[in-house]
Amino acid sequence: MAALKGPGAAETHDGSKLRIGIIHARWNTTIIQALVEGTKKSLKAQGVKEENIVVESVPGAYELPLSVQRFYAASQVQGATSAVAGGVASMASGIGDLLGGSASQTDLQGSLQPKEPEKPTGDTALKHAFDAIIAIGVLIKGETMHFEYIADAVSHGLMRVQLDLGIPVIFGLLTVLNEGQGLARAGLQGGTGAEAKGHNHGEDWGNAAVELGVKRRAWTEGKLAS
Ligand code: DLZ
Repeated sequence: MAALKGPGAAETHDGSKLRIGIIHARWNTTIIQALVEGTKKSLKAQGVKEENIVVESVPGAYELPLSVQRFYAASQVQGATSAVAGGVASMASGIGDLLGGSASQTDLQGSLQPKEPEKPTGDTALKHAFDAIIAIGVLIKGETMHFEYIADAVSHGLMRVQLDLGIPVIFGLLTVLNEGQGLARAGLQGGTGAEAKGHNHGEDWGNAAVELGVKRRAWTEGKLAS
């Protein structure tokens, strides 16, 4: 029987044009690493290219909201810088065509000659602002009230950042009562090898990022599903 609980079957989308940021805490590293791997696995299964997945880490979950906000801002700066650089390069090449590409400076025919294909730079990574950011952290309840305060602050912070930025911020924060619950939700129940069991929630987060990244783009262009 199909499980009643859970996200249901993932929709499939073409993630090949998406640029995705992953920002994860380092507390509870074993669980975090498995979640990050699960996330990347499903991103790639939906067509997101390795070079378009940018991963950054921060000390703990409490740092996630601000880091997501600044991480996104950095990707915007990078996108704008690369657009300006691309524009200047193409303008320079146009001027070069006009001045040096023709037999004389009064003969503009040279600018109409077929150009040699540009040499690939080797850097095929997309440079536009992130289409979605996945924030990953693992909070394990201890003996004090730390867990409650951090869980509450981070949950609210991530929602606020998501709405302020207007981009999908995927909630990859596990709030578990013990290590066992965390391991199970990272697909590491019973070990880290082939014997490991449990559903890796990172896979759901990767799917959510691609779905929301693609849909947000379509909505931005005024496209609705039907
Ligand atoms: C302090 C703390 C505690 C007790 N537990 C966790 C945790 O389970 N998971 C996690 O990601 N971070 C924890 N932290 C660290 C805080 O998130 C934060 O990094 C520090 O309080 C510094 O701001």
